[in-house]
Amino acid sequence: MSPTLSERVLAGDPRAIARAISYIEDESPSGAEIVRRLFPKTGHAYLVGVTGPPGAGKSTLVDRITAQYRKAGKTIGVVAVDPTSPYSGGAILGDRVRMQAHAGDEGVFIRSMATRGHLGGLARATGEVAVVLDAAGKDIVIIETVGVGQDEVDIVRTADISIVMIVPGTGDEVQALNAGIMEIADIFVVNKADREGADRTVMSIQAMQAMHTFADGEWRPPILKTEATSGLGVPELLETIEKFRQHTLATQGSRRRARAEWRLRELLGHRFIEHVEKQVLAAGEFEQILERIAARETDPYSAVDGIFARAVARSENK
Ligand SMILES: Nc1nc2c(ncn2[C@@H]2O[C@H](COP(=O)(O)OP(=O)(O)OP(=O)(O)O)[C@@H](O)[C@H]2O)c(=O)[nH]1
Ligand SMILES: [Mg+2]
Repeated sequence: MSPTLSERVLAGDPRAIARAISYIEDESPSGAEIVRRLFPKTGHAYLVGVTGPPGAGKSTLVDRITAQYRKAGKTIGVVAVDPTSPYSGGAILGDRVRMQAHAGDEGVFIRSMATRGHLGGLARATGEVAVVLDAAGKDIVIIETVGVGQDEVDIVRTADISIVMIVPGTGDEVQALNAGIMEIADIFVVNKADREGADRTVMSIQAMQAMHTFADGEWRPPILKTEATSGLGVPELLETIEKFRQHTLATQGSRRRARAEWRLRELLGHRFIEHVEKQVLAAGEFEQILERIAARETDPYSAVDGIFARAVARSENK
């Protein structure tokens, strides 16, 4: 009997990993099935989130990090998400080039997520891809996202450590980062340190940090300077990631538990809405309800009460 897809993923077969990820992207039932099978085999990988504005040098830095970890004998999986660009062709093309840099190295797997315009399920899909790469035995799984909004914050929240990248610029780049992104940073990286103004950028992050009181023993997110194109500062970044990992060993469990809770609630909500749309409401009814709300003939609260009651009644009659 030939091995199943999940068995091949567990053996680290790159083609099987690619196939499994495609199923997840397509939201096909095979995707859900594979995640179900692989999930019990996860928990080995350390999940590193890298986020920052478009063009910050995320991909270049992730490439450097990957190479550095490879030198240390670690295996790497990378998921790059580009939710801002409706034409992810460019990003994917770029990642093909990146893939070639590691071609023939089975210790590296890089994949871009095509988002097809819908943001909602992106964080979920990213989490599921991380499950696949983790189960495939990768030591480090890097999740690269353009940091702009809540979706990206949610994606990064699925990681064990969040690296927030900033580039020197006009001076208001730090303010431009929304509060959510500031909150999730475990390490700040000021990339393009070869550019004018890098130290000013470091200082403005320090100024923002000064507004926060850190408790005794609380991790104060370090601010590192890197030059991703040359690799300057990358060894220090890896050392800092390791320091953070050591610092949070005791709390990693609760972080992963929070992640599990978030995922459980997210999945449950998703499944319930899907059930309502497919099984409870008649075709076109959702739109009719929307129109009635718009016309102030009903309100969203009563509408939800009504739908919820019908969903429950329906399952009780089964
Ligand atoms: N001068 C300088 N340029 C850099 C540095 N790091 C990256 N770049 C350049 O910045 C550009 C964008 O780099 P990417 O790695 O594609 O940036 P990204 O954040 O992945 O971009 P998106 O995925 O499109 O958001 C490229 O031309 C890089 O060569 C750096 O440290 N210094
Ligand atoms: Mg990129």
